[in-house]
Amino acid sequence: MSLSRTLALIGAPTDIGAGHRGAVMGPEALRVAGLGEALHERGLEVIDTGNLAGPANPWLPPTEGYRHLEQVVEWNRLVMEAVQAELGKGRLPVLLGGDHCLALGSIKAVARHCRDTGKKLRILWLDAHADFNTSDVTPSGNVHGMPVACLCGVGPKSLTHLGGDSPAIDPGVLRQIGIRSVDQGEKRLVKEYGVDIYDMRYIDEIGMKRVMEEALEGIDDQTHVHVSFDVDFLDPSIAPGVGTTVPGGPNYREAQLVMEMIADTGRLGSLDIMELNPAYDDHNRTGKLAVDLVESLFGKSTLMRD
Ligand code: B3U
Ligand code: MN
Ligand code: MN
Repeated sequence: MSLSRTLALIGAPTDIGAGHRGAVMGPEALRVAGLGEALHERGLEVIDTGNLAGPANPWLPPTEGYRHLEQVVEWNRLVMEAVQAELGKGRLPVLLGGDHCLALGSIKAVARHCRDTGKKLRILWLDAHADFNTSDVTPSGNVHGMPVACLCGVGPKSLTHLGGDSPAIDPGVLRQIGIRSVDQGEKRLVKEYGVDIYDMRYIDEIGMKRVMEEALEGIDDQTHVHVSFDVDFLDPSIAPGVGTTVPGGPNYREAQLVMEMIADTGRLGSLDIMELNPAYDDHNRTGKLAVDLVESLFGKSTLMRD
């Protein structure tokens, strides 16, 4: 990680795509946990661009398989434009969610940037969930369970075609890590699309170090690495502050290793920190943990390493 990089924090305070209210408070909780200061201490220039202002959450039941589709589209448009603007200025965008439906807008902008600059994209999707549902198979209608499908061109046109092209990404650029909750119909879809999933069983079997070596394989100096960090990736015993906890996730040491090994590539180009829900947290413990892990993602380590 070159120390001359300027980071742009982009707050997206909404829970528009979630099944529980509260992720609307995520950006502020990350700021209160000291995200900006911690990154500044790593020698990085940090610009907090403030919060995007999108539509309020009407908290309505789903219609035709989607909850709040219109508002989800509007929020994603705002996120896409903000991320695109920061990438255009040569800054490294850090999206502060907000629920994970917003990764659609973020990654749409990143994918376009990679196309325009001739970079190879690698997306590291850290999550308990595959987020590959569609309106036909979703158990909830919540769009935070659908952004990966939409990025691969499967979903409503208003989302798949947001910003122009569909699909935005080839599933081959994805590596999903920490997965332990995939819905019945979703299982068929991830198989059909060939999503590279490192689920908890695989992590248990071969260990996190080898998993990360596999997930990072092929990254070179022409690669833009995007990390989409859904905080529910972490085991709920250390990270209770999310709407949809799933037991059996990575522990503290495993999560640190994930972040450190990504940092070692030196290719991190953009980041989403999503689904932090202070309404379920314990004195911002999960927010502070997220900051701790993000420090490692930006190169903090115990010893000097070559
Ligand atoms: N797969 C379920 C649950 C879920 C997905 N993402 C989150 N929860 N955070 C669904 O509703 O699609
Ligand atoms: Mn997610
Ligand atoms: Mn999740």
